[in-house]
Amino acid sequence: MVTSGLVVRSYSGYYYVDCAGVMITCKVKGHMKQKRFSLCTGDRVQLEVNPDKADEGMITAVLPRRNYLDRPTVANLDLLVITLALVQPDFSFLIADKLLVLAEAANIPVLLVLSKADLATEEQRETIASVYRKIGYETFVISSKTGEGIDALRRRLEGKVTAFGGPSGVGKSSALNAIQPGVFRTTGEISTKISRGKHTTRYTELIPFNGGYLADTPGFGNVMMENLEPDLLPAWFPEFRQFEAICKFSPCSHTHEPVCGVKDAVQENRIASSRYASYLSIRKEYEIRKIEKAGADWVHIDVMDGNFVPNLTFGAPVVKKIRNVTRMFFDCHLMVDHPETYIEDFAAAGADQIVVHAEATKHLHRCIQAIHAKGIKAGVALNPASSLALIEEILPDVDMVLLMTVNPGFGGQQFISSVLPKISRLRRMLDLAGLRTDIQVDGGINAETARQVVGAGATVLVAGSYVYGAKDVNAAVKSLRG
Ligand SMILES: Nc1nc2c(ncn2[C@@H]2O[C@H](COP(=O)(O)OP(=O)(O)O)[C@@H](O)[C@H]2O)c(=O)[nH]1
Ligand SMILES: [Mg+2]
Ligand SMILES: [Zn+2]
Repeated sequence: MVTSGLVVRSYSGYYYVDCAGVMITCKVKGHMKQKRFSLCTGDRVQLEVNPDKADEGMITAVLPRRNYLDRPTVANLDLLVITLALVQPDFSFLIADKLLVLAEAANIPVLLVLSKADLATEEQRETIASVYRKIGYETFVISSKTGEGIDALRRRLEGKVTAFGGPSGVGKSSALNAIQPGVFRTTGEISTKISRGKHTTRYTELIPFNGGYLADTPGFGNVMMENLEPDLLPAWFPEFRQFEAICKFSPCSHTHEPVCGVKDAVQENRIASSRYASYLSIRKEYEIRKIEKAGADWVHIDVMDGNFVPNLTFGAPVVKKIRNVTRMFFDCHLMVDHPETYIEDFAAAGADQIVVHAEATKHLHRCIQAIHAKGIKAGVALNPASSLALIEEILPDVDMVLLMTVNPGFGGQQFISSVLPKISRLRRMLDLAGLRTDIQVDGGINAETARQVVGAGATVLVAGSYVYGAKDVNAAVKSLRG
């Protein structure tokens, strides 16, 4: 007999298929194995039931998937419930936003559950929930302990195939238990019974529930973002869309572009600053993983304040977040007025070097000393039109001099070739003083200009658009090394 059903669980080569309420244990027909088709929980399949044993069968075909989640592995979800605790562990906007991006990218409808409401203050509930409700994400505030919000959530999930996802310890299993008592195991319960380690939900299993199914999943807090395509990232922040008409460039990365509706909206508080910070972190994390693999040595981080340069980018909080994803050398270029007021924050955020503009501070020497006092490297930067005389006296005290080869503020500009003799002159000044200080150049660097600046005496090249925009990042990095 041929019939169809839903894979509710898979386990070492066996698939448990729900056929209208009858559970049939299946293996996969040989011709399907050859296609290396990886069946998973949530797949809709066709099967042949064993004529002699009604609870055994062979899967012969799998129907096309509507959506698919890689980790945890599950297909065809009607809803992904992204669960995060309001407190214990502290709510993380970045983790919430990463999980939302994951769901958007996988085209799975989401619902946000903020748990442990009994432990949170009214203000904590309000500030967190309002960010997401404003965007249009359906948000439930619940407590598995007091039962708050559980009935409403249960009604919402009836008849749907739903998985709960989120970091471990946020109360996913507890919430599922409150919705449908007696089926889902929580960490707390198990760890008292098994002495070694805590129970983790190893595989995804769909549990029948009021005309639909529920699935618990292992915690996945640290979502890897390296597989995301950065050009698509804005589309996964749905609230950006209505402001993108104002962006001068299309596509706009909403980072360095001069006229950008998204950045304006952040300034005007029409887009939550936490969401924009997450956007920048996810983008930077992706770039860092990419250039790290390609063999770059440093991450150069442009910090702009909207005053010293007519543009605004991220500050120390974002640096702190991306510090978690890599051990690469963080070279923070402060294009800001009064850089001395930022040193503390950037050092604490994990900068390995802070570079300040000679034009931006009245007390350059004190500023460089303050950076060194943090135990990190200090550099001084000069705009294309600024004279080397500005930094001559400070040369013995700095680890690096950055000569801008474009006017700072925006990416993708033309290299100003009159800076070449300036690089040579600086190298001679350093030689005369017996210094082996690095000379860094930033702006308009590609394979051709790289050759010229290295010839003039530059030792550290900053490449932005040329590398990130390249089809082959590895080749682009290699071409700069010459
Ligand atoms: N106070 C309080 N604690 C909760 C709540 N939900 C879960 N917890 C506790 O948080 C811990 C982790 O819960 P669990 O459901 O296993 O989290 P999971 O890893 O996301 O499945 C356990 O110690 C629970 O007792 C809640 O609503 N209020
Ligand atoms: Mg759990
Ligand atoms: Zn934009």
